[in-house]
Amino acid sequence: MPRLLLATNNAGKVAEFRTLLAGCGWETVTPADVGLELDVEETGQTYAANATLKAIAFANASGLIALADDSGLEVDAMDGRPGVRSARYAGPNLTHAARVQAMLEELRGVEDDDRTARFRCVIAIATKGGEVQLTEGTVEGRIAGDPRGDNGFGYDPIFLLPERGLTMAELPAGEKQRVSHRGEAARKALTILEQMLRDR
Ligand code: ITT
Repeated sequence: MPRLLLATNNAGKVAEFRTLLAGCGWETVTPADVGLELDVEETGQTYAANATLKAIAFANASGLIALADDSGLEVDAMDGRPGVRSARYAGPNLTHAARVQAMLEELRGVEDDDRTARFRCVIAIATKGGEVQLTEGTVEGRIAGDPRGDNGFGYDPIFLLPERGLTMAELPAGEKQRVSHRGEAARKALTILEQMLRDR
């Protein structure tokens, strides 16, 4: 089976991609699996630019086709922040839990109806030759008043799906993949990966 490098250092993303891409005809491997340690500086201003930077860097370093994800949380009451800077919101070297607390603090006093937000994900698939294909996905929700749930990662405990009355971290295993920004982008990426297999 051809190998596809999951170009990320985020264990939560790796777990989700392993589920989302299972049975696609590619063997998914992590940077650690191929002995690669690479931290790409995200200098782009958009998800697409950063996903492209990461995918190309990992493809060049490994010689494998690489799939990168750049994603983030856009909060309307924060004028769309933290967006592409979601991994760095409130300062460097914080835990996910500390970033969640900082966001709840920043949104203190904001009414439920004004706490609308969305997760966005752009996937870039890069070949060693430098060709890049992009897909994207989004999911709409609201920032909860308190963290709830243990599944997922990052901001999932405060991302409320209003029609379900549950946070992303409270969804049963597998269900996040069906509704999430990453799930949508990954299903589009599957079409590209299947075409790549046919073109081999
Ligand atoms: P890589 O760049 O190595 O892939 P990263 O965590 O730095 O890992 P990003 O730059 O794309 O990834 O930052 C995205 C951040 O947005 C991530 O760290 C989370 O805080 C948040 N995020 C993205 N997708 C999420 C999800 O499905 N659930 C919760 N938070 C998410």
